[in-house]
Amino acid sequence: MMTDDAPNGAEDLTPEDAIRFEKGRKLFARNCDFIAASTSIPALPPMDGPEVAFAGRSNVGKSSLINALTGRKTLARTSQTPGRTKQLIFFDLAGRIRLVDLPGYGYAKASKTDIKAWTSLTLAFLKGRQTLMRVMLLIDSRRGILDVDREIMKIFDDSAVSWALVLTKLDKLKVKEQQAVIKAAEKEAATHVAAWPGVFATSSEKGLGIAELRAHITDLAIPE
Ligand SMILES: Nc1nc2c(ncn2[C@@H]2O[C@H](COP(=O)(O)OP(=O)(O)OP(=O)(O)O)[C@@H](O)[C@H]2O)c(=O)[nH]1
Ligand SMILES: [Mg+2]
Repeated sequence: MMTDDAPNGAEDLTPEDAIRFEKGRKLFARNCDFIAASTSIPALPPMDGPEVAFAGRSNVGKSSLINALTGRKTLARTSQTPGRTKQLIFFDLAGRIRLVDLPGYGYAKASKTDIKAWTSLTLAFLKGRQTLMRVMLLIDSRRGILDVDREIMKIFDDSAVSWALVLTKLDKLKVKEQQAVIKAAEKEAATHVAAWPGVFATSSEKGLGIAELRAHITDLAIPE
């Protein structure tokens, strides 16, 4: 799997993937605009076109990943403090797909309460959103998949949400450690029917895996 954004990685691509990556690059170079920040179901923007949401534990790097994908440092608000994103934040990418930054789950000790709070609004969104094409489930590569993540996977599976695993902060690991965590995540993804069989290995800081993820999301967008 291609995990490098560097131009010299291009020779590893099949001709089909080279086209997909180029389409992804072009789409994500277009305008990305804030649409809405919702704290309740009635406040959600009307369903209008395909959406991809970013889920994961607090501080896993959801907002940073949206910024890396769109090439904007400050589009989605990031923070050292877990629990930064409290609303469902919708961004429109060139009128072709929407990116949804979800609140994080499972920080601090009160993870059960936290999941409950997370689920009330987010669960309603996940279950009732026909325009939601895929949820990218982010996992901090230093921690790997935790039980709290598995609870979320179960929610996705039970709600028939199509989801894919994204490992974040790969830059914090040595190459050997990266390979081990990728392998473990691939193994786990393979046990879920609703999960994309691959794993996206990323670093928002270093641009790792970003081109590949752009291509994946572009495949779900309204064609040009
Ligand atoms: N080294 C490194 N740090 C990262 C990366 N991505 C995010 N971070 C850092 O992780 C912290 C949390 O990032 P956010 O993007 O705010 O995380 P989030 O998942 O949106 O957090 P909540 O909104 O609180 O749920 C910030 O200090 C980021 O700078 C990465 O790829 N590499
Ligand atoms: Mg955030």
